[in-house]
Amino acid sequence: MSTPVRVAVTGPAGQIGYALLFRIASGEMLGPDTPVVLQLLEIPPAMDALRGVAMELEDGAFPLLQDMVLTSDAEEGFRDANVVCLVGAKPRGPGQERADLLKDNGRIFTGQGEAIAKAAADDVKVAVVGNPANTNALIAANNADGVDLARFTAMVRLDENRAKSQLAKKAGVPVSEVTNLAVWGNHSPTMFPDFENARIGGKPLTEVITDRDWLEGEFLTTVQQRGKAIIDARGASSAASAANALLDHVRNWTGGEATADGDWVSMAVPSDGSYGIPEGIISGFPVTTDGEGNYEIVQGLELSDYARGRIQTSVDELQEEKAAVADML
Ligand code: NAX
Repeated sequence: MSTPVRVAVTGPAGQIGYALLFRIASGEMLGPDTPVVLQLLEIPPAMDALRGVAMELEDGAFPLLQDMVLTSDAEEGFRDANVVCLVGAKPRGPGQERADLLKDNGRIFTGQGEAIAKAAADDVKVAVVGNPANTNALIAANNADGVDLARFTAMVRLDENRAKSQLAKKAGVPVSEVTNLAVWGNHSPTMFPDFENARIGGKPLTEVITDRDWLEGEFLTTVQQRGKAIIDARGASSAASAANALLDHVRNWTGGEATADGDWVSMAVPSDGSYGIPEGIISGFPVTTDGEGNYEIVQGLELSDYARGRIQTSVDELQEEKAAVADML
């Protein structure tokens, strides 16, 4: 067996943590031949709950799970970590303004960015799930002196997966037939799942689903409002599907599963100015990955005026979020 990969997870005693850790331990993130050490960082009041989760992980007798670290100290949690999943965040309180939520979470991600810079492995790769995910990733990146900005990403894969399922249902095909579906912009209701460049069974999606009103109307609304619909139905926010999307995100990036030839996936990554999206924000883009720690933004896609307008709205929102946390960058 190879050397274990150290995976740090924040918020491991939360809902997503509970749906995520067992699947990492079973090899679904980094492959069936890669042993893992789980480094679990919680806040002190949640340490008892975390100990319970750790007991259950032991009781899973996972052959790949070599060790666990349970801590509320960020540097200990990130020590030598190769993969860092920043899931833990403060939920929006009743009546709390979005700007205050940005600030409260910003403080968490400032400290965690610093601790990653101090303690994590040289090859560290960071995936942020805790909301507002793109801006939290930006804050962590800006406070991690000496760590390449490109190592900080945020998750928009759940939006991609949600979009693919809706499109597959509409076309009456298995979800695996829907490819090349990129989510642009912010992980928020402004994000844009680009159905114009997507494909179904290898054909342009818009030749298979010709109902443009549905694409621009019900489809977009369903994907953009899916998080809320799940809260309304379940009484709790998406957890297992979010964990599943995070496994997809990391597996494609560094878990050995490159994107298929001609296909791409969605990751929120620091913009390099591609498609006119300004540098200095972390935005959803179509990317190809090699499964070994590298990704590239797909170049040369045509974006219609409609798509550009949608993407701009989301980029404007990212710029506003950035302005609200300017003192933390
Ligand atoms: P929970 O409230 O169930 O769990 C959060 C956990 O994080 C708690 O155990 C809490 O103690 C811990 N925590 C809080 N501050 C921490 C800190 N400073 N260090 C370490 N741990 C800390 O939330 P859950 O449902 O698991 O969701 C976690 C985050 O994911 C939320 O911010 C949520 O909004 C976000 N989501 C992001 C999604 C995405 O696609 N990017 C989708 C799902 C989810 O809504």
